Amino acid sequence: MGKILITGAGGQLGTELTAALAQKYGNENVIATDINEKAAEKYTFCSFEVLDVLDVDRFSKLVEEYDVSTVYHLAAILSAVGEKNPLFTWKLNMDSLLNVLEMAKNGKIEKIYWPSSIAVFGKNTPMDNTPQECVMDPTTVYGISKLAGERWCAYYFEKYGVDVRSLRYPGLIGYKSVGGGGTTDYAVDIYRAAINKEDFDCFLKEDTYLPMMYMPDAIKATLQLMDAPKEDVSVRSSYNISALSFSPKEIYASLLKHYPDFKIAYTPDFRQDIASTWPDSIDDTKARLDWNWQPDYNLDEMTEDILKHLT
Ligand code: AKB
Repeated sequence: MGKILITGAGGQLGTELTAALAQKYGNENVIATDINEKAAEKYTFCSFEVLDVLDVDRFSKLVEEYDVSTVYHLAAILSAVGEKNPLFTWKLNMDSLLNVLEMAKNGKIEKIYWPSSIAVFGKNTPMDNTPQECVMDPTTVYGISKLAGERWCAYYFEKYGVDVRSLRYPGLIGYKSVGGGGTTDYAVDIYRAAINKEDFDCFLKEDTYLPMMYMPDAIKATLQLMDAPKEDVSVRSSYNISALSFSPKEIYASLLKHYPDFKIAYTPDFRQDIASTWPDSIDDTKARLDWNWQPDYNLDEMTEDILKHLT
């Protein structure tokens, strides 16, 4: 087996996935990359290279130099930040994915992981228990790029046999790094506020339900999907995947059990408009049937685990 290269390794997901991949496959088999050279500080245990994913030549040179066979292409601009620069978000998210797919089509790499998101859904999507296949009319440029990306993944699989696999992540909640400019980031920030004994100003309304997932579950799902035998992977666009569904009021209640004096205020901003178009909960039957997906953490278990590690 060749080596594994991760793009966007300095980000929220990249930080934890790179560590998990290094643990599973050996530090010497993992190459972390990020556009931000400061990310190097996290990667004392494996190789690190600065990489702008739009730099096609450098990307393919690294793939050759390190004998890479699998790329986890995580680099992307997320929903909230993406709205500030829609055309560049489209360019970065789409061109970089097409570049990776082309490398696989041309035989330079064997396998790709690429994350999609619940942002592919939109106003006319059924909100409760959102099915794998349904109306998808995303309103953010991030969501549009993820939906188009899903179609490209299915296209490269069907036309060229490219082994590309993907999950539609809900909001990911971890404690090892901060969020990356998403609409679900409040659920990451709220823990640090409670621990630091600060009041929390939430940018979503108290009753806004969103699908969420604790990072260890997200890592588990990703590794499980990538380990699944080819013939078991029946979805080549991106799998619905589900663990938790809660509102700001409910995560606040979960934290109140540990910090009874913790205070929250609600000041919804433009991110509320984005959240209002996303599902409340997700039907992930396909993932459960195809590769035995099952999450481990509920809301209170996640809260306890995060507090155990951060306090
Ligand atoms: C975001 O909020 O943009 C991301 C996502 C759900 O993809 N966390």
